[in-house]
Amino acid sequence: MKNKTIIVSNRLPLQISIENNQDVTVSPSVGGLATGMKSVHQEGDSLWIGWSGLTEEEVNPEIQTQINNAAEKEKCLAINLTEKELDDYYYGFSNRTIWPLFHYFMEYTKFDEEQWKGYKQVNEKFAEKIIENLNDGDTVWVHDYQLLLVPGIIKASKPNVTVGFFLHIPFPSYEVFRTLPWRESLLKGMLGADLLGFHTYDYERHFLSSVSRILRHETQFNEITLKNRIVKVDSFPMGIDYEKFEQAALEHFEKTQDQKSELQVRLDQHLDTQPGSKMILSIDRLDYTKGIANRIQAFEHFLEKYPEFKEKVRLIMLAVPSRSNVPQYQKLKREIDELVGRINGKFSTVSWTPIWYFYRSMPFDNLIDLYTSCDIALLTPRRDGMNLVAKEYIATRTDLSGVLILSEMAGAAHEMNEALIINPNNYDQIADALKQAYEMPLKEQKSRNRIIQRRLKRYGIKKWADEFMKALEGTKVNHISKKAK
Ligand code: ADQ
Repeated sequence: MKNKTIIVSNRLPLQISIENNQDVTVSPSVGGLATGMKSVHQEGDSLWIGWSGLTEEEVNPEIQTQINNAAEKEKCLAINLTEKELDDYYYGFSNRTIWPLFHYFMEYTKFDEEQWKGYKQVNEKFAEKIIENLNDGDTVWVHDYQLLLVPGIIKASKPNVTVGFFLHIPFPSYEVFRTLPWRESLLKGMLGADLLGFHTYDYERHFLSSVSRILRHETQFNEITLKNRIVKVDSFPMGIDYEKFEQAALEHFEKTQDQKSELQVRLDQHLDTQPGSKMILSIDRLDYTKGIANRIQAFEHFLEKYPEFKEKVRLIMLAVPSRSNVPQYQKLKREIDELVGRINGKFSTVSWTPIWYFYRSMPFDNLIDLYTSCDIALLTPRRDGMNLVAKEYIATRTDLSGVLILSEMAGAAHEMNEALIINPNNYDQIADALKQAYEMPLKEQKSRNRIIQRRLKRYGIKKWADEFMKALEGTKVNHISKKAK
């Protein structure tokens, strides 16, 4: 039998919805991960396992059959969760324990035994589904912080299966990670993998340090020696589908007046009414790690420190609703509403509103309208595993104009040195960077962006997935040579 690859992530790359309580519609989602995994998933012999996005309470046997059939066509297998599982595993342990702790928000981190039990239970549920579909010699690639225990469960039951794991968020320093009551179980779960991938060398280093100090395993460079095998650890900075963004931007510029979106028409009007003015873009999920409140306050400081820029800039802020069941996210939403209202109230004139704020998800075309229309992108996460928005912004600047201001706390900052790199807590530095960006000569913008674009083109999302899979294949040789000794 031919060996296959099983991809596992919390959510399937499918949008599944039930209409009129009976009709199921399933469409592939177009996110970065789905695109990146295309070469592994669609072009290879593979199966993708993940949560359907539905709860068991919503699904009856007839609907389940429709879902299974539709998912199968996309080479996917859907797992449903009960409402309780969803509360404990997803909204609970994943998003109220691991997410804040791994992003250094200790004050938001909840240590709750019941939620931990739910997390374990759902990780086991995922692992069972994977194991049911596995044969010796197959490869499994598990994604992200919701499934940290899955590699360990698989390895214990199927030692001859090759397991890879990639963490999309930061791995925190040992001093932060050690505060977790379940630190050993999480590390042991991760060490079920033969290859562990992180976005940056720093995350990898933090992980190795926790493994050696908590589990006392021998770690050397990028290898961990266990009793009967070696685990490889490496960094794979995730890229974007560069050509897709570049192409979309080129098509955007070819649009005639009547093909333009309503948003684009509004953006164009802004330039008509405020000639010479510049637009500053900010796009994120509404998440406390993204530093949105800091950004607004730094923008206020900029307008106070450099009042000559009043009526010459506008901050266009898009916040995508996210995890709105978690109290911290509701609180943040209120805080941002208030800050935007206060600043607009303080600085607005008859013809100028300093901040345009959108709280919604937008279709891809509108995202491209924003990327291509804004002269400056201001991204100030307090912590961010990578930050793909920074890369997407640069990819759409087909004429090489534009300035990226990026937080040093984003993984992407390691690959984008030519951007203006700031500390998100230093409002004065952000104000100065905004002034520098506004005044930066076009020639300098072009020379900076040319270098970043070259780099992003070279290491796109497909390359990222292929390199990981190649390294994972390489661990098979590792097993064999270790056994032979
Ligand atoms: P996120 O925290 O979601 O991802 P990010 O890397 O910026 O953050 O990715 C956001 C994605 O959503 C981008 O591809 C962007 O195009 C898209 N998007 C943003 N606004 C949108 C909108 N209004 N409508 C539709 N799409 C929108 C996590 C980690 C990151 C890491 C990624 C990938 O937190 O640090 O970079 O995974 O590993």
